[in-house]
Amino acid sequence: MLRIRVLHGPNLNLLGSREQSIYGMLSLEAVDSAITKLAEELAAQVDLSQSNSEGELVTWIQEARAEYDGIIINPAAYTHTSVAIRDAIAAVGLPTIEVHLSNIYQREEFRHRSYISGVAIGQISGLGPTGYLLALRGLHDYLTTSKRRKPTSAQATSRGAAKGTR
Ligand code: CA2
Repeated sequence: MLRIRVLHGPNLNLLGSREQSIYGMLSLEAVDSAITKLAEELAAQVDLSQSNSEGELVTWIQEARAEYDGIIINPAAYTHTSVAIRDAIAAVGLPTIEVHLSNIYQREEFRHRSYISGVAIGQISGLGPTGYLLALRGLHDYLTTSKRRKPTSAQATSRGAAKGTR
């Protein structure tokens, strides 16, 4: 079963309560439910978390290396500022998709730059909560249609053993 880590950055806990014209009416809980439902259909495991803290997001990305096959992240405002989140994604080497609810390229100039896009396999921007669902489908496809998925520890062990016998 594919295991996907979904991370939401700062202020996304406020979804649905304010700035509905930009970010929509759905709460983060409702967005997470839709992601979980699709994951069930795809027979994937998703673990979802939100943090207002850059350090906590970095820690979760680092920890994902041992437990997950890929990451979906909306880094929110840290998209435009965080070398630390970029470095963490690059360091773990897990395929990562960057999601934005709003179209960051139609907004203020400072939102046009993403520190994350250069280390992500793709970016979805401007499609609202649907962006997370497309990211999940895209990551699932990326991980299953090729040998891009990292081996489980059991597979790695048996490969190592097979190598040793040659
Ligand atoms: O469009 C996106 O998803 C963003 O990542 C959202 C960030 C923003 O800084 C990025 O430029 C684009 C802001 C998230 C704040 O979310 C709120 C939700 C409801 C009310 C207030 C803020």
